[in-house]
Amino acid sequence: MPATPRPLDLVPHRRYNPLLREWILVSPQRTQRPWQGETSKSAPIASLAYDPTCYLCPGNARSGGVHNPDYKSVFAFDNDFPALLPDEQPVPAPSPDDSPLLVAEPERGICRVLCFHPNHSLTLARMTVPEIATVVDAWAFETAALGERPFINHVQIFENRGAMMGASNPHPHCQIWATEHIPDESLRELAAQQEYHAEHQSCLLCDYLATEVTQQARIVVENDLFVALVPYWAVWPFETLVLPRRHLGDFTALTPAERTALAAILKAVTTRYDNLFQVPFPYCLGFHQRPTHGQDNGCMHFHAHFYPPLLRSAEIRKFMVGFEMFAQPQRDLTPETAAARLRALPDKHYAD
Ligand code: H2U
Ligand code: ZN
Repeated sequence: MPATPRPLDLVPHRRYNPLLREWILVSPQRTQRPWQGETSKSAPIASLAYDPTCYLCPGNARSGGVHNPDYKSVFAFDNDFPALLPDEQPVPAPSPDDSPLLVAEPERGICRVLCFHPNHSLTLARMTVPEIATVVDAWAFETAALGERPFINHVQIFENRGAMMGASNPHPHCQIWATEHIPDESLRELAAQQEYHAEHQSCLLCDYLATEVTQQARIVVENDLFVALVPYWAVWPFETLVLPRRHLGDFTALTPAERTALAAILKAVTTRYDNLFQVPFPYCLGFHQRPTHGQDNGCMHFHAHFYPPLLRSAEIRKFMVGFEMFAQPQRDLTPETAAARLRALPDKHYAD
C-alpha cells in the first residue's frame, strides 16, 4: 500500500524551475533540528562617508588617472577595464583542419559602472527611497541609451555587493554590460516565457505571481506595484525574485510610480537581508529585461533576482559544490521557511 504523502517540508523532493527549466533538490528533513540561530555579532557599518583612496568617490582619481566629477547623486562612466569593446574585433576564420567543435565568434559590447550615491558608506538598504528611485531612473536611462545602439541587443545590470560576492569596492555601485548577443541565462528565461506564452496565451510570470499572491506562503514584502518573494524553486538559501505586478518588459517601461515602488521594494528587501544576521548582507542582484530591439514579442516579464550566499550567519555561507557542481542545485531550508523568516524581520535597519 502506498505510504500517505507527507508535507513537502518533511520529505526530500525536487522542484521545477520553469524559468530556467531545471530541477532543484530540496532536503528539508536535514533542518529538522530546531533553529538555534547561531548568534553572529553585529558587524560594524562602514562609517567613512568619503574615502580618499576609493576609485569611485567624488573628485578622486580612478586607477587609469581619470578624475571623477564632484557628483552629488548618481554617476555613470565607461568601465576603465571593460570586458567587452564596442568595435568589431575580428577573430581568425577557422582553418580547414579545425574541428567543428572548436567554435569562436566575435562579441561586441559596452561596459559601464554606475555609482549609486556620493556617500562611500551607504548601501541600497541605507539609502532613502527617493535616492534609490534616482538610481532606478539611471538604470532606465542607461538601458535606453545603450539599447539605441544598433549593435546592442541586451543590457545586463547587476550589483555584486560585499567582498564575499567579489565586489572590488564597498562604494555603492553596480555594473552594466550591454552586449551584441543575448547572454545564455536571459536567453533561457526568454525561451521559457515565449514557449509558455505560445502554449497558454498568458505570461508565465504573471500567472506565477497570481499564484504566489493567492498562497502568500513565499511572499517577503509587497506594495501596490511590486512584490518580492522567495521563489518556489529558489536555489540560494534566501534568494528572492522581485516582480512588477504589471506585465512590462524593461526599466524604460516603468511609470514614475513604479520606479518609486521598485525603489521601496529594493530598500525593504535589502533592509531585511541586513537585519537577518545583523550584518551588511552580501548578494548579487541582477535585472532581467527584454532584448533591446523587441525580440521577445512582448513575452518577457521584467524582474530582478537577488542571489545571496549566506545560510546561517555572517560567516556560514552556502557553497555551490559537490552535488550542485556535478548534478543539480540542492537546498535544505525550504523556500517557505526562508520567506517566513525574512517576512518576520523589521522594516527598520538594525544600524539605524
Ligand atoms: P565590481 O565591484 O562589481 O568589481 O565593479 C567595479 C568595476 O569598476 C570593475 O568592473 C571598474 C572595474 O573594472 N573600475 C573602473 O572602471 N575604474 C577604476 O578606477 C576602478 C574600478
Ligand atoms: Zn568611495
